[in-house]
Amino acid sequence: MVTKFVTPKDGATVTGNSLDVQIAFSGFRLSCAQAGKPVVAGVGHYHIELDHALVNMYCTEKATVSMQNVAPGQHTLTVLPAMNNHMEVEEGKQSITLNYQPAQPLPAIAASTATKPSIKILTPHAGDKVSGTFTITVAISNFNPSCDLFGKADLAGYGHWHVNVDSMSGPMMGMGTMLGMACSNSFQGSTEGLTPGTHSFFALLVDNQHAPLMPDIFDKVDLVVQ
Ligand SMILES: [Cu+2]
Repeated sequence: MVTKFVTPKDGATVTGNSLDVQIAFSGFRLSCAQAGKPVVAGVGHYHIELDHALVNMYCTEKATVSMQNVAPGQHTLTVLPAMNNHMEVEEGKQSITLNYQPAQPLPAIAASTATKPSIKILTPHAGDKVSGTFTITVAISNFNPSCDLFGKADLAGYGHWHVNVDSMSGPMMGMGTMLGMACSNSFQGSTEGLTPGTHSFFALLVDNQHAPLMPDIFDKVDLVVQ
């Protein structure tokens, strides 16, 4: 499994506040539907890291990285192939250096003073049947979900949420069973790769660095996968 940058080029100067990335990949098929599911040879997705901190997982050739809360100057952007369980294939990665010189710098986002964050799954309901793609909706309070802050320095009161299946613990901060991440009130999941029967789906609050809040703040719903 190999991934490389098509754009930007190594050494490029970035002046915009979001960075469009295009990658090339070989040796596997891209599937976000399979993410967080058992490893399948020849299937995976890729991760992008900014300064060696995970931004997100992707499964199309084009991705966008926000420069929110990124300081001007030299930064390292890395693309890494990942298996369904998010294990990265180090031999297949590529790193480039970028020089961020914002033409119109974004105002930095600062920590919030909100306390007692919470997340609650609104739909589907316990016992609902799901097959193929399905939507999980949540209500979040006292917390500021932000995709622009994916992989950036942690900020109190900011982060996003992960959806996990059957477990939210384990290696890589529990990401082995992560279907994906979200920063709105909904997430599109897929039952692809799951055995039919009852599975637990977790929605958990995490910080910008993808670590679950401590203590865990999550909700869980048991659904029947068909
Ligand atoms: Cu995350």
